[in-house]
Amino acid sequence: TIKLQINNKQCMAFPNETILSCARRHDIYIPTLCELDDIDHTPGTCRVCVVEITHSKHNGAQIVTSCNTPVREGMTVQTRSKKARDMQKLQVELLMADHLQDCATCIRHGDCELQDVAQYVGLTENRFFDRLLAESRPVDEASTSMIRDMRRCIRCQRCVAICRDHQGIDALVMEGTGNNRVVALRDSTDPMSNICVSCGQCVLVCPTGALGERDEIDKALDYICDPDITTVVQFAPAVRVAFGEEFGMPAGTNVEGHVIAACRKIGVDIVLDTNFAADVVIMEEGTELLGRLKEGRKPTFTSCCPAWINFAETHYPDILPLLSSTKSPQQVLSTIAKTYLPEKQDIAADKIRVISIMPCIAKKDEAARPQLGEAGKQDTDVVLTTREFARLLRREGIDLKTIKPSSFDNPYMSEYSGAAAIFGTTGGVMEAAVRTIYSVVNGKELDKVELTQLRGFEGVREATVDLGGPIGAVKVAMVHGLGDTRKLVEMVRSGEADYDFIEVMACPGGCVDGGGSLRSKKAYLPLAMARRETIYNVDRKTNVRQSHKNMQVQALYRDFLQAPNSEKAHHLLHTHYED
Ligand code: HC0
Ligand code: SF4
Repeated sequence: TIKLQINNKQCMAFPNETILSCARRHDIYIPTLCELDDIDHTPGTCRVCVVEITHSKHNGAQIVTSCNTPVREGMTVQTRSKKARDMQKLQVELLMADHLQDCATCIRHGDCELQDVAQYVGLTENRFFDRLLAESRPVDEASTSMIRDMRRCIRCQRCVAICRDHQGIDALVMEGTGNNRVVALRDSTDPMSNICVSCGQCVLVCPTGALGERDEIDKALDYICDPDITTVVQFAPAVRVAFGEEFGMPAGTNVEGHVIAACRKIGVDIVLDTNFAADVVIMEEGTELLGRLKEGRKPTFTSCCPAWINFAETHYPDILPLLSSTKSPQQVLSTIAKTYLPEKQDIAADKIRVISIMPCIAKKDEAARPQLGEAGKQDTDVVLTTREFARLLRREGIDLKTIKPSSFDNPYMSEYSGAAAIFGTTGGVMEAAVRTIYSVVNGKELDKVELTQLRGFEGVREATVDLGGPIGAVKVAMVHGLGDTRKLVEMVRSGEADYDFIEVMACPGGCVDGGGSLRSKKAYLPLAMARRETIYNVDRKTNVRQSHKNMQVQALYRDFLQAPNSEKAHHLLHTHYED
């Protein structure tokens, strides 16, 4: 170990450790913006983490960036000396000068790492701001799901790193020079060669409002406030366990009842559950899978994650025939809400608008797919990310913490099984499918419904599951994060991997940490485990733990769809993909 002093405190460091890392371990705060420990990102570009080395055998006194300067034996460091504070402040001032300072109009207002750091260094005036300079940089609004506002970019390059090193997409590049250096899409001049798949991981790590979803809060409010329109809200399995934090509740708190109450309070007519549709998806996808297994067609990939669909279509179009044709729960719910519900509840189908709340930005792309509606009449009308929903509630003056929780009351489309609840975490769709397929094949339920062999957290997991009967043992795999997905797809294409059924979630962790969920400052995915645990608890507490035992799903098939994969079910609940 190495001994040094930081702020007159004796510290022990590991060889090659940086000053920043050592200070953190000793609970000494140094402001940072570009650095992100979880993804090993220390480009040293923001220079906010400067500290003063007051004594060092090697270089004497100097100001250095702490994120990439290694500790030395006997070094003395000051993070709060006048010199260090003045330099930190100057750096923030320079960053601010180069940044559109219209904070009130920014989607990160009140939740921005740059604002935090500006406050820390005590920035009270801005000597260098040149509005024209900041405004000259591009705002890329070409995507359906996200906006890249380079006027607010501080060039930390976290987005470039996450996309390249973790998701393995490498869609982002630094372009231009000097003040005009910005993050841009690779081959941005040709929209057809856009390789971004809208996974939203870049948005999760952006420290400012430079990357964000396309904001559709007003579109949702227009529907909610229109007396001629019946608004239906659905919310995803993961939203209820990944939303309470925003309102000061512990990570992973289940706020299902709070979300329902909040929706009613803002004037939503009918609150339904995406979980219900997840059960329907298991009926459709499970039946489809059994059919394919009997034909010897394999593997089948799940189709519910829209960034994965974007990825397959853009990067590996040859595997599209392997994808399940079943629509995602979001789309299944919207379709049934506009066909089945009007039959049951005497609502004019053409007056229904479906708003979904999703921890995902790619769900906005999904909702806009031409094959999932007609132009101007999509099945899902508005998709709000969890972040937008939080902003909507703030706009409406609703504090989730103090609202009295309510419960679902729709008799046709709101019940869900434990199997549906676990869709929100990696491995959940697979586990849900196995629970039902086993029952279909064997005419009895699994002895143990919790399939712990499917529940790890490694990027790629595989298992052999005995489905019994004529099907026997099947090989399944679950993958989360697109870096690992690419590896797995390559292995399937080369024949190296031999699986029957593969679940893919584009976001590491699955939907609990989706690219549309709340951002954690200075950390990438710190809450996944707490959220996942709550999801498993929801499953444990439900009376019905298999999709096929959901009574409302049984009624849907009896009264409307006839049978899983029937002609009508095919017409309404299945789709196709295009490269
Ligand atoms: Fe998911 Fe879904 S589980 S993709 O991760 O399948 O977004 O939560 O809503 O549609 O149900 C997200 C979460 C969903 C869908 C479901 C699936
Ligand atoms: Fe890369 Fe995903 Fe961001 Fe697109 S959304 S730029 S693929 S990280």
